[in-house]
Amino acid sequence: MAGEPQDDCLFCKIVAGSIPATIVRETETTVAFRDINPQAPTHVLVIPKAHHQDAAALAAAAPELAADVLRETRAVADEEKLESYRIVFNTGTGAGQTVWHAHAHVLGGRGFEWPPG
Ligand code: IU
Repeated sequence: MAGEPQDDCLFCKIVAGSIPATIVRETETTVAFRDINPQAPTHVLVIPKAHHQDAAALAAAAPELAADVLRETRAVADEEKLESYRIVFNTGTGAGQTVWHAHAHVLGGRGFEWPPG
């Protein structure tokens, strides 16, 4: 069910503390941790604690929680002293989503190209 922890979800396990992550921020509703395979000098993932499979499902089911995630991307960027940065929500296999728990990538500390790869 939307929002409920999933036994087979890696990010639900990070929320529960049953697998390790380098957590940089935590709020009542979100966790932010460093990506294990960073694509930029700063690469932090911001996730809702509740399980939603992707950004589209999160936005539809829990728009206030989606706003919490977005607010936290800003807080991460501030803490990391990023003047400019990229926020990415890969949504769906074709877009490169590999973990089925909604997450925002916060990437910074280098230049970025447009259009993205
Ligand atoms: P994606 O948008 O679903 O492709 O992003 C998933 C990210 O989760 C990806 O950047 C991985 O490096 C990252 N990640 C992680 O930080 N810790 C893990 O244990 C696993 C994946 I598995």
